[in-house]
Formats: sequence, structure tokens, C-alpha cells
Amino acid sequence: MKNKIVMANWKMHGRRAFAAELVGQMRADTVINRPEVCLAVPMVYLDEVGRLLAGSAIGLAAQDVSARVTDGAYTGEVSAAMLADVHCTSVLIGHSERRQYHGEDGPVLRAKVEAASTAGLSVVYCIGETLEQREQGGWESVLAGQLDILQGLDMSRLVVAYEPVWAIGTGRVATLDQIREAHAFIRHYCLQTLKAPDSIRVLYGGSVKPDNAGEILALDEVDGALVGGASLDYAAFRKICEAA
Ligand code: G2H
Repeated sequence: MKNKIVMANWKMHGRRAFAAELVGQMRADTVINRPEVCLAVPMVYLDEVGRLLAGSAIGLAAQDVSARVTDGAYTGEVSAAMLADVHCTSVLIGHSERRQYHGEDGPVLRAKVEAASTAGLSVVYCIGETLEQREQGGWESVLAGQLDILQGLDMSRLVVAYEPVWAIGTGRVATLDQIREAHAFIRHYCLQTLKAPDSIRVLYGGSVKPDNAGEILALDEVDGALVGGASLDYAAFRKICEAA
């Protein structure tokens, strides 16, 4: 057991009955029911999943949060304080699907990180380059730019998730060398430029499956995994947690 983090990202999948069955299996399983495991579930099921997880070691996360801190006329928004109120301990911010489909960028993501921190939530801040950016050889500057928006913020409760966009949901996985290199770059950048504490953790995400989790999670540079598709299947997710 290396105590690496395994974060499930259900994205926009599942219904109430699915959530209840999956969470029931997970909390009854000591391979999954431990503090390094966290479930990021759809907003509408947070409260219920939070209740189902009560008394377990598994954490609960939202997949997004409003940048607005105070209550007000912000139709459709869910504040960080509301997330904390329904048992969330952390939140994903800046996932590539939020960047791609909702146009989220630097200023709004910074505001979201600040809002989450104010409410006492841990933040899993996602970054990653597109295939084009990697092929053009500019992935370091892309990652640096995505990290730079955190300048001056408290990094003590922030986790970075490196998710190369070209490896998300595609079945295509970054090579171990690519992962090692990108994680080393991110960690160095966080320590040197953002003055993050030495304890900062960097997760890998992008088509993590039972058959590749072992070698990815064995890398010293990788502090855990952010798992999308495979987190919707109990047996697959269990194998990934076993590898952690
Ligand atoms: C990347 C990942 C989890 P998947 O988005 O965030 O999803 O494992 O399906 O590639």
C-alpha cells in the first residue's frame, strides 16, 4: 500500500439507484473504503451519496463549483458553501471538459479556487495540454500558463491533476516517460514558482484502467489517479484502488 490517492470522476453518468448500489459496494470494501479514495459525483446526487458515505473513510467531491462566494441571484449556480453543506470535502476545478465545453479559463478558475478554499474545501485543480499543443512541442508553456493563474493563492490544500486532453476518454494513455516528465515539470513549477509546500500532490488522469493503473501508480512522480470511465464499474475501480 503506497497510500496514493484515487479519485473517481463519475462525470454526467448514473442515476439514484446506480449511485446507491455502487456506493454500497464501495463502502463495504476495505480496498476502496479508505481516506485516500474520493468520489466526485454529479451535483444532484451529492447530498444522497454523502449520506450513503457517512461513517466511511471515503471522501466526497463535486465536479465543479460557482466562482461566486455570497448567496445571490445567480441562477443555476452552486456555491462552495453549499457543497460543504452537503458533505463535500473537495471539488474538481478546471477539468478540461469545463474548459472545453463551458469556456472556463484563468480568471474564473482562479475565482473558483478561491471560493472553494474560503469554504474550506480541498481543490483538485486539473490541467493538461491538447494533442496539437503536445505535437507542437509547447506542452510545458501550456501547463505553466494553466498553473500561473494560481499565483499568490494558498496552495496548502490544493492537489494538481495532470490530464493530457488527448488521453481523456480516448483509451489512449500517455507513456510512462511522458507522465514522469510532465509530473516532474508540474511539481517543480509548483514548488519554485507558486511556492507550494513540498507535500503538494500531483495526480494523473486520462484513460486510467485496471490494466495500466499498476504501472502508472508505481511511478514515484505520480501521487494518485483521477479516474473517469473506469470509476463507474465497481470491479474495475477496485482493481485501480488495489494498485494504489
Ligand atoms: C479524465 C478522466 C477522469 P477517463 O477526464 O477525469 O476520465 O478516465 O474516462 O479518461
